[in-house]
Amino acid sequence: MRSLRAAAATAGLLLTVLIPATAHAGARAEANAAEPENVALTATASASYTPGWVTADNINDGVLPTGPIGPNEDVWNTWPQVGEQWVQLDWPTAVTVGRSRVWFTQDIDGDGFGVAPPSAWKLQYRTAAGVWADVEQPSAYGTQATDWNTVTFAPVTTTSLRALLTASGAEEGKGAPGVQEWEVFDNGAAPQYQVEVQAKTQCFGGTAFASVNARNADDEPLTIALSTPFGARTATGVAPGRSAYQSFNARTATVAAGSATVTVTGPAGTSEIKAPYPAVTC
Ligand SMILES: [Ca+2]
Ligand SMILES: [Ca+2]
Repeated sequence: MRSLRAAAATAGLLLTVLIPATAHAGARAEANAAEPENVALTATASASYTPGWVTADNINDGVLPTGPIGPNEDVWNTWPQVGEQWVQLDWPTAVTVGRSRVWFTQDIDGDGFGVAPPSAWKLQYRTAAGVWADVEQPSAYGTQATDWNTVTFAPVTTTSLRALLTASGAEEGKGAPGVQEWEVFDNGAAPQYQVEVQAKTQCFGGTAFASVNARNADDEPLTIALSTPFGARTATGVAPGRSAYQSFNARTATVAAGSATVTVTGPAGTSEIKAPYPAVTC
């Protein structure tokens, strides 16, 4: 067994994360800048099928739907085609997104002819390997034509998203799917704080500890939460120049390399920093 001093010396790691300071007067502007954006507006839309009187780019033209039927200049559908259909958004550079919403169309006549919300649908993203994969942990896929159907999912970084739509009708001309507008949101820019983070592993009497120190180098009080697989601690109102510190007992002699998560909350919102620590065997 190595001595405490030797183990601490070899296992210690200093990681300093300096994030550009947020100006005091700019806090409100920073909070606004962090609002999620509808990145669908910067994408190119395409679709499995588009009849001549509407266009695929009406899917993301930014026109806010107001009811179950929109003008042809603002909507898209596959009439008279039914079956499996899709709409797709492609970005020139990757986006990171975790929330989307779609407003469908309901325009069926007395004989059942027309456009209707799909009976089912789901979101897929193009992976780094270039294949389509379902988004993970999706919330419910609603099918309203009188309001937004919002879906949240585990964030993905991708250049393409598509919505697979299953037509509600089985007969040509009856129940083709239609979309009035499709919005896709990024997570907003993270607010910026100046915080110095240090994570390390140490041995005390044959037991491993992971310790995390986060110093507030900003000019206003911050709430700093320290989290590791061995425990978590939140310090509120950490004054400028002061630190949040905790040594977490791993209750075992060996700890694998990992990372602590430091979550910083201030006037501009919440930001997260990962601080890696090395493996240690006591
Ligand atoms: Ca349009
Ligand atoms: Ca539209």
